[in-house]
Amino acid sequence: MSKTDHTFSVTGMTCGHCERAVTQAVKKLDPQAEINIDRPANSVKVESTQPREALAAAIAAEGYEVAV
Ligand SMILES: [Cu+2]
Repeated sequence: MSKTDHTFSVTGMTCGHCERAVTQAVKKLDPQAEINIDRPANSVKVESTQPREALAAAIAAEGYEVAV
């Protein structure tokens, strides 16, 4: 399966711990995923083989608000 780029607007990330929580949630779903977080911009970019909805759900499950 090929990777697809997804950009999510995620609110509620306030520190490096939040970035790690989001990163780990995505990696749990897809260990091969590439994640780039721009916290001041509330932007989370994910390159993954997983469907967009599953990635969004994994981030939301950590307690952050995800605009899909
Ligand atoms: Cu935090």
